[in-house]
Amino acid sequence: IMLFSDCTKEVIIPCSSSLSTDKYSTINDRNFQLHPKIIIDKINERNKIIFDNKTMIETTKKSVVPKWQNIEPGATNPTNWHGEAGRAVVIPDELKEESKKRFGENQFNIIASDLIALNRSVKDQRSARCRSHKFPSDLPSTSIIIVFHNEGNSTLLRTLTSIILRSPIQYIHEIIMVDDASIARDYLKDPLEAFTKELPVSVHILRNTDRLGLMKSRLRGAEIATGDTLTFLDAHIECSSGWLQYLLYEVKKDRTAVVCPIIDVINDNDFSYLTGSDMTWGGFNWRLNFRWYPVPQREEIRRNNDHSLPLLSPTMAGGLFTIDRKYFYEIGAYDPGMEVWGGENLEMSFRIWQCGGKVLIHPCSHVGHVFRKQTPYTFPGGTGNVIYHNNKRLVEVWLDKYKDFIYTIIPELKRVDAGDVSERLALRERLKCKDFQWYLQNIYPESSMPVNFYHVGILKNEVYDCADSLGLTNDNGIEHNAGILPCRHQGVNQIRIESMFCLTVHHVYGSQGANRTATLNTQKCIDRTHSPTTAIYQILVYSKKNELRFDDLCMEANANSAVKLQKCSGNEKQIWNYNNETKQMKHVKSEQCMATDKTKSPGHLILVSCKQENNANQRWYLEQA
Ligand code: LR7
Ligand code: MN
Repeated sequence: IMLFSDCTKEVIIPCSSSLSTDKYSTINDRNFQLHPKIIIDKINERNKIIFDNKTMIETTKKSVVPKWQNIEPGATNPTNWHGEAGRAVVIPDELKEESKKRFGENQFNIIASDLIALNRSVKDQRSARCRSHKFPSDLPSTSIIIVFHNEGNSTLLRTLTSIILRSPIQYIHEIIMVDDASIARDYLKDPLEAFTKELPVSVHILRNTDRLGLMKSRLRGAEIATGDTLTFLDAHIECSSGWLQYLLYEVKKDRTAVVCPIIDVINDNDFSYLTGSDMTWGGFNWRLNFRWYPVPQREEIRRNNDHSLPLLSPTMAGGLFTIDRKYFYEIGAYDPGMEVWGGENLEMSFRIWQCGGKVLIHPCSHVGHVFRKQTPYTFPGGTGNVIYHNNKRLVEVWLDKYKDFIYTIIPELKRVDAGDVSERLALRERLKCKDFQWYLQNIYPESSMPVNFYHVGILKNEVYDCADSLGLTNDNGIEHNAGILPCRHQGVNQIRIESMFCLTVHHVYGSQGANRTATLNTQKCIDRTHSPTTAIYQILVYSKKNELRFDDLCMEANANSAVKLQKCSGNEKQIWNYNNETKQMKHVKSEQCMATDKTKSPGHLILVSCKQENNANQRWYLEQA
């Protein structure tokens, strides 16, 4: 006899005296929950879950209720304090201040996490269609690898608990945890060891004596793994029912498939569990940041609009995926020259695609992840330097002729040292990988990085003003005008001579751009810091599709009106013809020309008749940034 709870009422389910893994998974699939109280009592008393039915029942009898458990279910927490079905926690008043104070420890609300049972239920995220999928009984086994640096206690233990509760454990060969030199968090030492000893799978905990960063830590974990596949997970996740089978099955069918779940969102403040979209895939922007973008129509057609079939994704987020263990090494594992955090997910994505593999997102597999707005830990060497160093390595190895494009967009990369990349280049050679143009054309034609372009740099008006995206995006769907501002070259046109004033090179053009002369004068500095990050707002591309684009935004216009920035769409309102003779930028659809309108602040770009007299305000120069 075992006791189970579906959160509100207790049910008694007869079952045999020992808990075989088989039965265990059947129970999980029906989404029953171990009684939250039992689990929590155990964890708080002795930091362990006991998966033996006799002990479980015993435990209920002699439970010691920790202080925070005195909160009545449903009282201060209408959503149920043990976090029923991934709902939000309501922090009782007496804990609000502390929860704010401690937010910075992990950059998420650890008090909220502590209030939720480690085994809280999460809704089955699968569609009926997903649930109808059948699996062979001989799916490959997996070694789950979790690296962590200064992780929160309850989030880490909930990660482990959710893996055990919602995976068919016969497929979990082992769990390998790598403690990346966490500092002063005692619960990560003996208590964690004790907790993992009680889990019904074998768990290895490796400890780094020095901080290695997440890539080298994962490599360390992978080294001792012996499962058929490797499954990498972050340390603050919650698996939902069925998450693992779909990943394993894709790898079984194709050993070169690297498969990611849909990443659901665990709110960083109230720990509510929010289903991630199955309408987005992984891409990247001009600054080499990983981003989610809408799945294009062509991909929907390829999979017959069946949202229970995996998506072929240009990139992966990096934290959560399954890969065949031997293939992981064949394809080059991780770049051991990368430090701490960042860049490895794009590096791996490009490498997999360019060298013959594929990156998949399986919409039936869902894993929640606590998304943070900031990082809680240090970056030895400085955040910027580390991320630029990692990105420079991937650019140098994988981007071919698009290198210079990136160096124009991210000038900071030029200043950092990439270290020695010869081994990665040799790997690329050995694997006979395709080039980046092939990737852009065949895997990611929707990329904001243009395959071919006439120009990357600034679009400068004759009166020394530059087209400017004003640093805005239309992420929230709100369109905005393209701006025109004084050109902000990367420090070349201004030298600060006093706190507010700069010696400024002022270029003056003769008619049609000939006879450029320069004068020097003192004027107010264009921007306070004059940093490259503001200068990049003026860097655009004139693509061979005749778009004028700032990353994924294109200049778009209607006759006689302001030029707007809109998501690039290929629409003819976004097509421009530059005339090198007259220096005019003609809008093809309206047959009007781009001109500056400085009656507004910041100035606008507008469409006007191309036949104006004295049209300095419609003469443009495509120049280097
Ligand atoms: O020095 C470090 N050592 C570590 O062990 C730094 C980090 N880590 C651990 C850390 O404790 C965590 O478990 O590495 C894991 C990832 O670090 P996070 O959680 O701080 O990073 P993130 O969630 O912001 O990072 C995403 O991008 C990273 C780029 O390097 C990694 O690929 C992460 O695995 C990745 N996470 C995800 O893809 C989950 C979904 C986020 C998105 C989009
Ligand atoms: Mn994370």
